[in-house]
Amino acid sequence: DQDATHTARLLGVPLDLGANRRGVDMGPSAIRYADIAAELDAAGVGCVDDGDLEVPRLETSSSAPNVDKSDAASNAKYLDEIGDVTATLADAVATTIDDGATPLVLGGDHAIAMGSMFGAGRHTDDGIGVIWFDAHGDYNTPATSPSGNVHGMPLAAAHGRGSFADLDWTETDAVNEENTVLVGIRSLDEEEQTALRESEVTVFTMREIDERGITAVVEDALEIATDGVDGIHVSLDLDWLDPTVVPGVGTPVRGGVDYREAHAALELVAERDREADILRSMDVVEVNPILDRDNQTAEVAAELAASAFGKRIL
Ligand code: EXY
Ligand code: MN
Ligand code: MN
Ligand code: MN
Repeated sequence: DQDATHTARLLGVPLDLGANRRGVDMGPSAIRYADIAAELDAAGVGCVDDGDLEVPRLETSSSAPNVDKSDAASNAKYLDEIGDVTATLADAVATTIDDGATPLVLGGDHAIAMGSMFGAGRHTDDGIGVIWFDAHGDYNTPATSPSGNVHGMPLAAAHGRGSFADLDWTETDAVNEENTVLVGIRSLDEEEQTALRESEVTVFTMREIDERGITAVVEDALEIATDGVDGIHVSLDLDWLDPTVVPGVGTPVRGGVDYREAHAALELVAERDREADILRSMDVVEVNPILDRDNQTAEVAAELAASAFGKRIL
């Protein structure tokens, strides 16, 4: 018998405007096809599928990327469209939490995590912590981004950095910088490094995992993220894992965690949730079925989500 206490509400966000490669818009379908509902069911977690959010599509969008390299503040492709999706998603996530369920947001590119975090932070007294499992820091701003791709910026947006502070759709008060922890990082741009060093964010790179092991690192991450907050948001970018395990990601970086380390990490999240009910919301992002082999990246995504929601072997 599993004693999971959550009702998961699946919400697909087939957005790919934040990424440089097409295909992550098919992520929600692929993760559903990998039978995430059955995985959650096996975890004893009730699962309701709320379908997909309507998102603007590149093919039918009349707008250009709107990127102006000469103006640092507007060096972010499709930022207006992404802002609209973010606001809609934030409302859906906040409503789901108010209804007593736990949003499990299926991406889509990592830009959608802004909506997840803004929604999760609403109606909190002490704000939320964040654990960000990723190869990348996602801590660029329009002014520092080398690519203009918004999926490299969501965490900086959540902290109201740079020009994100001036946008009317950002809600940055509730995502606590000091309760934000990056885990498994191995690719940072130069200005991202500087920003993270000067921030209150805790960064555990792959080096800490190599030296101390995944469980010690994730225990520390949980300690920091949950300290004094109303709950945490867990953001799982599939490129956190090694590309040999998850070929279906758009921005692979060698030297990631293996399958067992990933499971151990998300099982620790579930264990802490059993003790202290800390999991407020989660997203699973950057699955790219075009680059995948036999849907294995989507399967890993479904399995890891189920682990975070309390799936146990015994
Ligand atoms: N740091 C690079 C950029 O900002 O363009 C790459 C970001 C990739 C983001 C991926 C999904 O986590
Ligand atoms: Mn990411
Ligand atoms: Mn990434
Ligand atoms: Mn809980």
